[in-house]
Amino acid sequence: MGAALARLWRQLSQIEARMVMVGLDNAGKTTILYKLKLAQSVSTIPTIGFNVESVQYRNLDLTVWDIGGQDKIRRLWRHYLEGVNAVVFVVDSHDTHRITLARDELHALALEPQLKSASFLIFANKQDLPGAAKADKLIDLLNLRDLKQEWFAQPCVAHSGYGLYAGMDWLARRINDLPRKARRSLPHRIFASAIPAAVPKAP
Ligand SMILES: Nc1nc2c(ncn2[C@@H]2O[C@H](COP(=O)(O)OP(=O)(O)OP(=O)(O)O)[C@@H](O)[C@H]2O)c(=O)[nH]1
Ligand SMILES: [Mg+2]
Repeated sequence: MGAALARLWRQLSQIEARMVMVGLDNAGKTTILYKLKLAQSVSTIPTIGFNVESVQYRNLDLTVWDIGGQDKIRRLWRHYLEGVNAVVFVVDSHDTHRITLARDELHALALEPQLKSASFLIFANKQDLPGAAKADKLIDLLNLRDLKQEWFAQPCVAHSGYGLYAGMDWLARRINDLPRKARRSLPHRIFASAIPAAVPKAP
């Protein structure tokens, strides 16, 4: 009886959410997606189009769309925004020459009406590389304080997993805080895949 009630409670507290992962090409989006899904660092090739995966994180059943960041594909990002609750914007913190371009793409995206209520998690990736901009500097360089939406900047290293779960915890809190009505409108039924409960340590 107790076990059945616990199972029922777990089912009732599950929330489905839809997340897009965007950012310039080579930022590390696909590496992050598969680190979250498989707890492994996979070798990637540039994404021409998108990858879509289901990821379970805490009580969230996430459908994650990882969309290619090359110039021509960036023009297509706005076609993937229907029903999106969370945007993960990945920045290559070492690619300081293209930070201005990343900033412009981020702010253009944030103006899309479909993202009016979305939460923005900014992953400042590749912190392991020498000369990588720190998260507080990126907050200025990306003009994050000008975003109208809720945002959070999290330094990370996709290869090791450092910082990924801290960022995901912020998103989980944001999505759990959504009013029940907004949750009901979440569009997707997805299949869960396990990720480890342990949070990776800094390298
Ligand atoms: N040093 C370092 N390299 C990383 C990190 N994350 C990803 N990379 C490398 O950066 C390169 C690009 O990673 P991807 O995940 O394919 O980048 P992407 O953002 O999906 O790129 P597109 O699909 O072209 O938009 C790969 O060689 C990754 O191994 C990191 O945290 N540190
Ligand atoms: Mg990719």
